Amino acid sequence: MPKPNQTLGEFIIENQADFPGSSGELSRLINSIRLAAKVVNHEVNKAGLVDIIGAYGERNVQGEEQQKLDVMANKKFIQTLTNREIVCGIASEEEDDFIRIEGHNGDDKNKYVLLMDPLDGSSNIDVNVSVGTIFSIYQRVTPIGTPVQMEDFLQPGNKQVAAGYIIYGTSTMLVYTTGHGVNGFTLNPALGSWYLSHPNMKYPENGRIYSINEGNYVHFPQGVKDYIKYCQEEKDDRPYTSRYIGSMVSDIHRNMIKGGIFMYPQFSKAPSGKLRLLYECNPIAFITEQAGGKASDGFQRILDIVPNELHQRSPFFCGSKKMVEKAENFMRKSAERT
Ligand code: P6P
Repeated sequence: MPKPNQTLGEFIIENQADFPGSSGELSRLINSIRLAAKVVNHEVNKAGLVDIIGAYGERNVQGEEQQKLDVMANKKFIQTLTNREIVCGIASEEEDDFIRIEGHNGDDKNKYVLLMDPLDGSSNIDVNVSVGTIFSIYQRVTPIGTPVQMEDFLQPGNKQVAAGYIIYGTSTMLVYTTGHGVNGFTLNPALGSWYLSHPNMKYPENGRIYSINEGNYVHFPQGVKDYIKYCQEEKDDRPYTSRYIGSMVSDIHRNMIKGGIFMYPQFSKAPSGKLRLLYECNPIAFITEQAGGKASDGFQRILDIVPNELHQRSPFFCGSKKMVEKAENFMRKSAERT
């Protein structure tokens, strides 16, 4: 049972049993992530003071301009997770292909693969808006040696053993699940320790906040347009409040605490949506379901989608269960009419 103000280290030790079959590697993996997060937090918080803001001058596999902090965060997490005999491979939004992590324990038994968006919302870096790191962890499927993309990385989200995000905001928080609920830890930067500040996080079943980039309204599918109009109608507990930060981790985190729905649908400019299935939608969907919420592509459960490409995108409807169900109803009705 989580104890308020427990440190992350104490929490991991007390909940070792959560990681079945792990002889401490998953605990060490979470420990490594929290170490890298502290370093990235330090860099993100001082970004305004040193010449680290701004474009790195290269483009990532998504064709998006890489911000220097993106590159730094990517490197830091990869460095921290290497030589710890835990992961056999890492996939990242910032890397075209997955990175092989060699084991040094002879028969190379590193049991896990990690997929991450090292700095989500990076387009907000220069304007001092919260950004985040998102990670997703699976047990490898192939027995030992070099992981195989198809078997080890392209697993459906329902096979995740852990997932989490770090939000570098007014305070820095690590929120994660290992399939036994969701817990949030806040960093005390003076001590460098993480404290259990949000034990057993739960989405309110309903909410009054909807998050979507309404600038794309004219391009949205009719079902999304219908749901937005429903949110804006003067009826019952509506109109709802529109809140969109443009940094998914921040929008999701707020909605999980206050109740709400986040949507990034498919539309003409983003025919499969914008968000990446493996290292954005899946980990957030795992956390959302563990917190009693719901996550789909408008029609099917995100965690049941079988991936076929490392950087594939998916439409994303995520948040309070009743709000997502209502949005899905509008999507279904519209699909039936076409
Ligand atoms: P748009 C940030 O680049 C991101 O991947 C998510 O964090 C965010 O929700 C979304 O894109 C914002 O995209 O098209 O609304 O600017």
